[in-house]
Amino acid sequence: MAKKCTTIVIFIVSICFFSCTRQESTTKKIAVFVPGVVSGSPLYAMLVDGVRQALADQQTHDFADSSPTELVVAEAGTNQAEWASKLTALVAAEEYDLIISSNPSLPDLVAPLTQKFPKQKFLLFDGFLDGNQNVASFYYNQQEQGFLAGYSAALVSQATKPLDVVKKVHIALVAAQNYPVMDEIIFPSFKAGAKAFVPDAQVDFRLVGNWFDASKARDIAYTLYNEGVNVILPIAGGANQGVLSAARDLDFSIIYFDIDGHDLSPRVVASSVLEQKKLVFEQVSAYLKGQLEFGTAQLLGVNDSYVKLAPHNAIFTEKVLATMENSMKSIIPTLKKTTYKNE
Ligand code: RBF
Repeated sequence: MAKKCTTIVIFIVSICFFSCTRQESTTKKIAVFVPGVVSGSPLYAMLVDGVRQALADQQTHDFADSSPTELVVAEAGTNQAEWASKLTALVAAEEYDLIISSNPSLPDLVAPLTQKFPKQKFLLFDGFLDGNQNVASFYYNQQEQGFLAGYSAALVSQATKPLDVVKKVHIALVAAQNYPVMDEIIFPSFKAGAKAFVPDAQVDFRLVGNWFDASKARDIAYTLYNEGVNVILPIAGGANQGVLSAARDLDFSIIYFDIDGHDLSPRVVASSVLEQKKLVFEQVSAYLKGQLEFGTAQLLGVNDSYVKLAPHNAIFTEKVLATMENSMKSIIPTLKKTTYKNE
């Protein structure tokens, strides 16, 4: 309870601090509303980095007007029940020209606020809200992102099974929680990707229950490994650390999601990446130049290079080559049986 109160106080004080110290000028004020915590959450880290990069770029190039833009980053914390009131407090401060956020659940929180506060503009990523003149939104083709992850996971799973083991592909997605994009798009596409490689691939799904419990995620990864899973895709924010830690101890591989995770662990063999930092930089820069289009929702995917597969080449190639080598080993003995006549 004390922790909860402290979090709320910090949140309110940080809003007041920035509100009260602002100067009366043409300076633009931007707030980034983080629905969770930045640490360990790839899309949030890219969101904040992209905004900061756009503001730094504005200073370098001195475009639009020359006054620097003020930035507030407000972390709403992991208690999702508090997000609506925290976002309302941010909007009700009537201090910010633009509020930026990233999450598929944000459109439902933002839509009613645009009725109550018709001057407030929003820029949303990883969320869909079309036809609201106060909102510009961008969302990703996560069907493609999930498919790329599933196909790669199946490929690596088959490649890393020892030769004497029946080479059944058995992979898993460890998710933080159920939500529509996960249940209806990401997991089904992950499964479809794996089955496109091997039709009888077994694709499991496990829930951590939140976005921070690394120790529970680690236990889940251990259990999955004992059940025969040899490739895991974690999508659980800070809890991903638990899956990375289990992979350090056990012999399984990881496919990472959203960012290129190959720096996080040598067990990360490929990542299904969203170019969120680049997109945020571009759209915030457009806003600062007065060129951001409100009232639309844009879908971005593989064709526009905002969804990509980032293989960690050395490991990925090695594992793929292992598959080829294994197949060759079974083909070569059959060749020896063939006799040829020289004519
Ligand atoms: N992703 C994170 O990395 N960290 C989070 O704390 C987080 N919280 C979320 C809360 C909700 C209610 C929803 C719907 C999604 C959340 N995501 C979070 C997931 C994120 O939006 C995205 O779906 C995944 O990162 C896959 O691209």
